Amino acid sequence: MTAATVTSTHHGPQTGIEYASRDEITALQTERAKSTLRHAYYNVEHYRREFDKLGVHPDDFRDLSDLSKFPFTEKEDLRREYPFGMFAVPSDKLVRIHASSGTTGRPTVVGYTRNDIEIWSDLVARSLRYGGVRAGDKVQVTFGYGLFTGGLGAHYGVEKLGAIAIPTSGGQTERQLQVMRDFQPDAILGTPSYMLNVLDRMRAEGQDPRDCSLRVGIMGSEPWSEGMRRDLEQGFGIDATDIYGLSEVLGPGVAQESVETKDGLTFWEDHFYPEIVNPETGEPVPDGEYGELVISSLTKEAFPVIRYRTHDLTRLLPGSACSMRRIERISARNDDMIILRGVNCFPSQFEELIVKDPTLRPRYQCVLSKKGRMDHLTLVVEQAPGFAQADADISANRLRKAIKDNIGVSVDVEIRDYVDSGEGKAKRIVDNRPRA
Ligand code: DLL
Repeated sequence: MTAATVTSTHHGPQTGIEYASRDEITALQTERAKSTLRHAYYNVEHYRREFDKLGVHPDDFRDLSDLSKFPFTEKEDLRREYPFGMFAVPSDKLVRIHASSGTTGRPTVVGYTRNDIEIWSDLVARSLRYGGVRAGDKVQVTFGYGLFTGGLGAHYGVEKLGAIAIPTSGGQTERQLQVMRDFQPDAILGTPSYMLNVLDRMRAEGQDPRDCSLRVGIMGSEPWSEGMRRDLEQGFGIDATDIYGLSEVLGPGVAQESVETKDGLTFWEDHFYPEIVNPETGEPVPDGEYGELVISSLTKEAFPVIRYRTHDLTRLLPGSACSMRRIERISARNDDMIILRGVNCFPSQFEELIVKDPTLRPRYQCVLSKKGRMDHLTLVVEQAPGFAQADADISANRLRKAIKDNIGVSVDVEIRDYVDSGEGKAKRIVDNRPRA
């Protein structure tokens, strides 16, 4: 089975900045990084203090390699300045405030000027175009609307593209299905785990999801695998591409996969500068090598970020759909790493094995506990519909063995009828270890 073919191309006339020569892109980045460093230094106390501490000044920046002399910014720095301490403009220049969920401690709060919103909308519009959405398409936006950047960020981009936003927001799957039936959207935006929910619900109601009106799906905000893409593309009969972003840096629309190449996400280098660093030493590594993505904003007014540590693991690849570089699909965060008897593993590695088994659904959680003094992992996985309880033991054994053979760790596997991995972003790790 193949996914729907896309007849229009995002290449169009190749006149946009995305097709400029590498020299032009580098020159633009250099000029913009310089002015962002000055803007941050002269308008945000935190940056001035941290630059001074390291003895660096924006005037020391001559070319992009000088950026590594400047300090990193951590989520903790933003938390310490809660709520508005990192804003670089007076409040009369702000038009919007978002915040990331404060699951661990204080949320981080971000602000936007009118110009920031314009650029954000342009980048989301560009992302949607790369993902195969066209002007005039009806686009169902199932990212949550609210303090989360997903819903409103996507929404403004849909409108900017000249497409039609259907702001269903997250949850209320029954209503989402009704809207899909009655409004006949061409595209859907949401988290891949939620899209899988929608797919299952349609099937449970006796509908064939392949009969739906959708042509493309743009999904992100959480890690997902190639296997999950295949399930979603074949399930709905769509092309599904990956969208990346984070609230501290912008929101959705920092990088987007091209529907024509489906080979990783083009990083919008005219507005953000990517570096990959060794997560332990903080040293930049060359393109092509894996490490942690660090992002500096190049045009943001209200909330410039200098060398923000995303904790997302990936690598930089040369441009393919255009001249801007790509990042490989982000399959893990370094703070999601589970260490079992010395073996480092990530939820995405389990997912790769789960999606290969037709008796299982890629809805799962990694539950950590203690067995004696050792950390222990129970992988709780949902059984695919149509399989009996008796099949569950066979599936569990098979998965346990596949994990041992491929990843080299021993885990328990529990197969259940239903696994609730949370609304919005899937929660993959449940840590039940007693606090030390
Ligand atoms: O999730 C922004 C967003 C909304 C992106 C809608 C894409 C679509 P935060 O809530 O701040 O912002 O979470 C950012 O989510 O550092 C990654 O760890 C993860 N993430 C986002 N997109 C992807 C993706 C939004 N495509 C954090 N693949 C990031 C893997 C992703 N992880």
